[in-house]
Amino acid sequence: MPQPQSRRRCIFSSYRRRLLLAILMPALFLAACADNSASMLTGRGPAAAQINTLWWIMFVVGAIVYLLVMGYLLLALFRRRGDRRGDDDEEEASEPDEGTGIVIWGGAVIPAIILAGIYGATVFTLSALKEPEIPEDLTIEVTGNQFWWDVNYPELGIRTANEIHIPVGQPVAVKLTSEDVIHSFWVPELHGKLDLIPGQVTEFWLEASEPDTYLGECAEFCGVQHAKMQFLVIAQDDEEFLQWVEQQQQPAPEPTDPMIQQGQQIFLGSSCVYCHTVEGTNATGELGPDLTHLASRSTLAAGTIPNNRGNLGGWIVAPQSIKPGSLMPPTQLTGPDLQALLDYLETLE
Ligand code: HEC
Ligand SMILES: [Cu+2]
Repeated sequence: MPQPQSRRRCIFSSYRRRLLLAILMPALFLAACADNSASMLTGRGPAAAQINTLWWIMFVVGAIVYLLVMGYLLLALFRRRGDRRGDDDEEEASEPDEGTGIVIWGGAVIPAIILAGIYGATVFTLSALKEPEIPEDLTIEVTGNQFWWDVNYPELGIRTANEIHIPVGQPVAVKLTSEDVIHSFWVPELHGKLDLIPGQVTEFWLEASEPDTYLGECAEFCGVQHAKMQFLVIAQDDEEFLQWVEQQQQPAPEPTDPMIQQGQQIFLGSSCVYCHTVEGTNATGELGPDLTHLASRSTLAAGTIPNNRGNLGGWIVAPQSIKPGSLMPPTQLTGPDLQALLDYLETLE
């Protein structure tokens, strides 16, 4: 009978096309991973390395199971077709219990063994992540705010924002909490995620094996600007880290230049002081990031824009067009006043 034959061929060729599509589709998604600047697959600290190993175990086991199941499925599909094409008089030879073994082994016993193994590996990883190999001797308190990070080093008397400096090769304790809603602290290259919960303190630790700048982000949807709630973890060797500590421990310098003094007056006479702190002045607001060492940071508004004079001016005048929904209102200033204010802010190193 020619008709079903040709219909069959048609199905086969479109099936082949679909198979090709099915293979190519994931490749499209994977293309997004090409820039691995903050990929958890490039674990660069002991905690991330543990998570990485677990990820590969799960990936390889998952891939093997997938390939086996798909192979078995294809086998079944082609076998059926062959059977049907063959002599019609031969009855379907399958006995009612022929597949029972496969259902019991493939559907229950083997999955149970694999899942138990993965569960074991997960529990092992979780307990290995609980504490670093050597105890931490530095604590960092991070408080989540819509949409920025307050960073406090209680033992060192340092307060900063959106930028966490750590000594390389040493674990530091991280204590997390939130001022408003739930956020999540995630530095993919260094550790897993941990929630920041209002009224509660969650704890874990960070350690970077190499000096570098690691991107961190909020991993729990927290409002309109959730996507622009990033931070940097900067791992430095001891000398550089101590230098940074010393610099951050200084109060803001008292200006002597008349232009900068004028800028300071504009700052202290504006609404800025209700929301921002500059150590050593009357500005003690806490609704926004501490600005005492603003000029030493590399980004503004939680990783949204690079910290330079143009962006700083734009941010002060129109924060809502840079980060719509952020909790800083625009400030109207004349050109000369803005320039003087910028001169002052640039001295806050
Ligand atoms: C009502 C409170 C409020 C006022 C008033 C205010 N700010 Fe802000 N400011 C914020 C908040 C909140 C942020 C964090 C915004 C974000 O990243 O989502 C911020 C961020 C900033 C930043 C970026 C800091 C960083 O490290 O990312 C600068 C600089 C800044 N403000 C300067 C000023 C100046 C200068 C004034 C006065 C002209 C001012 N702010 C007035 C609340 C305020
Ligand atoms: Cu958040």
